[in-house]
Order: sequence, then C-alpha cells, then structure tokens
Amino acid sequence: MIKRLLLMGWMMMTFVYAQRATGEAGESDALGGARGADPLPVIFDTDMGPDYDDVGAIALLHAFADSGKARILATMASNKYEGVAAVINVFNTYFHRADIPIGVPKGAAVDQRDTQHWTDSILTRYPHAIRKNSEVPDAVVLYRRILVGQPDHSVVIITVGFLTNLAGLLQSPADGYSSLSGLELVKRKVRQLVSMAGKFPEGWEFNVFKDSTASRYVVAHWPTPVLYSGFEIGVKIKCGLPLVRDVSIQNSPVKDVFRISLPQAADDSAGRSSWDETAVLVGIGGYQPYYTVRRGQMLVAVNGSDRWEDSADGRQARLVEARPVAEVQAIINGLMGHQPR
Ligand SMILES: [Ca+2]
Repeated sequence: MIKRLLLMGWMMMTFVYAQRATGEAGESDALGGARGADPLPVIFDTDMGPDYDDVGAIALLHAFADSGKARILATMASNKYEGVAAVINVFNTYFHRADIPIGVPKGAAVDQRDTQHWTDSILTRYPHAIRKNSEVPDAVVLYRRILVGQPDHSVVIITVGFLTNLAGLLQSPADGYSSLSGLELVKRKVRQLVSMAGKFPEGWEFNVFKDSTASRYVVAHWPTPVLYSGFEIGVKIKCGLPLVRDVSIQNSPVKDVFRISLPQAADDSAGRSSWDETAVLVGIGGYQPYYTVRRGQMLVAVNGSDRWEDSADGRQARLVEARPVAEVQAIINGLMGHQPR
C-alpha cells in the first residue's frame, strides 16, 4: 500500500512538472526535464553485474512499463560473460515480458560477472527460455534493427553499463536494416541518451574506465542530447533493505539478488548505492523536481579518468541534486518493490 502511494505520488509529481514544463522552452524537454503522457520508447543497456544496482534498475524499468510510462523496445548487455543474456531474460520473464529482444556484444567487450553469486543463484531458481549468449543477436545489429522501425527522434536509450555497444553503433556501416550509417541512424531516431557514467567534476568511474576506448568515442561523437547521472549522485542513495524485509514479496529474483548480496559487504549495511536506478528514474520519469542539470561536456582521458567542462550551450548535461537524497531513496525503494502485474 505504502509503495503504491509512493508510486502514485511520484507519477503525480512528474505529471505536475511535465505540465509546468510544457509552457517553458523545449530545451528542458530535450535534456529530459519533462516527459509527456505517452509511454516512452526505451532501449535499456546494462552490464547486468558485476554490481547489482543493475537489478534495481531493471526492476524500475519494468515498474515504469507496468504504469504505462515506458515501452521497452530491447534490453542489451554491454558485458559478455556467458549467461548474461539468460540473466536478463530471467528478469524480463519475471515481469511477464519474456519476449523483449536481448542483444549482447559479440566482439571485444568486458567479460566480468558478479562475485556475490547472485547470477548463478537466479539462473538456477527462475525460469528463462534463453540459456546461452549464442542464442541472441549481436547488440549493435539489434540496435540497428530496432531503431530503424521507430518514429524519428523518439527513442530514449538508457545505459547503466559500459558504452561498448553505443560506440559500435555509432561506427556501424549501412546494412540490410538501414542504408544509414550508425551515426546518421542515431541522429534520426534517438531523442536522448541517459547514462549512468562519469564522476564529476572529475575522477574515475567504473562504466567509463572499464571500456575507456568506447567511452572516449561516445562522449565525443554522440549526436543527440545526453544526460549523465554521475557516481556522486547514486552513491548516497542506499536502497534494497525495504525490499529484503518485505515478507509479502515471495519468489522474486529482484529480492533474491539483494538478499544474497547486501550482507556480503559491510558498506551495504544501510542498502546498496543506487547508481543505475537513478538513470532509469530520470530517463523515464524526467529529472524534475529532484534534480537540476548542469550543461557542458564530459571529457574522458586516455587513461579512463573523466572530468566535466561547463558550457552554456553544451548538448550534454549532468544531474545536480535539488532535493534531499532521502526523497529519491524512498521513490527508488518503492519502485524496486514493484511486483509483476
Ligand atoms: Ca551497471
């Protein structure tokens, strides 16, 4: 009941702000300040581990789809450990969307699974029709196939992992799906990229430095508005304990992952930091009223470190806190407890 109230509160809040922002310049909308009433077409791109905030993120994604705010076009892996496609399929199946297309990188990519053994636990316990990565297409090919069928400037891509697939997409040539280059296809079909990436104003962040070649390429060449949720945003938002303690939630792979993983790190005694969940939250719900944005550009050095450069007319922006962390934490915890319809 409390979760339902929280979800309703969040939806009403975003509706009010969406209405308010309609009267403002379209610029706020381009950066993800406000979202309309129609379900947003979303491609979700995740490393699905080694950390488990990806699990919270995919729970939020499906919660938004169930409330009519998002339409999930595809779920991509940016990590190629054997079984990643199956793990993603477990969550899509749990939320009654077993047929959502899944892509994995077939070329050079990070190959790193979790250390807490949540991936093998849920693969043993929960149904999934996809078993091996070889059963699903290459992510870049799938991106091209999905994008070409969407209305122009409509798709929001939310990445909570490495930028491997997006670098490959930008550099992809024309193929049987589209005569456009990857860059032209993105320019035509994508509305916005929302990405958990970077540590600001400067530092090292896992998603950026693990495949720094891809990160450097994407931040320099991505042709649409980009919104980053930096490391400093999610680190303070601690989630998962209400889910683990909710005895009404049974047979949930989302709950199992947090139940298995939270006790394994002393740092997580108050909950797991919610980096990836923030990208889904603002990518679909809009960033207002919880955040404002700072415009500019992320720069990634050859060694994988990143820094922010302000620029008033930058196409990129990063989140800046505008409300107490506890408010966002309550919303994310509520959405993470969402159960399949
Ligand atoms: Ca991730």
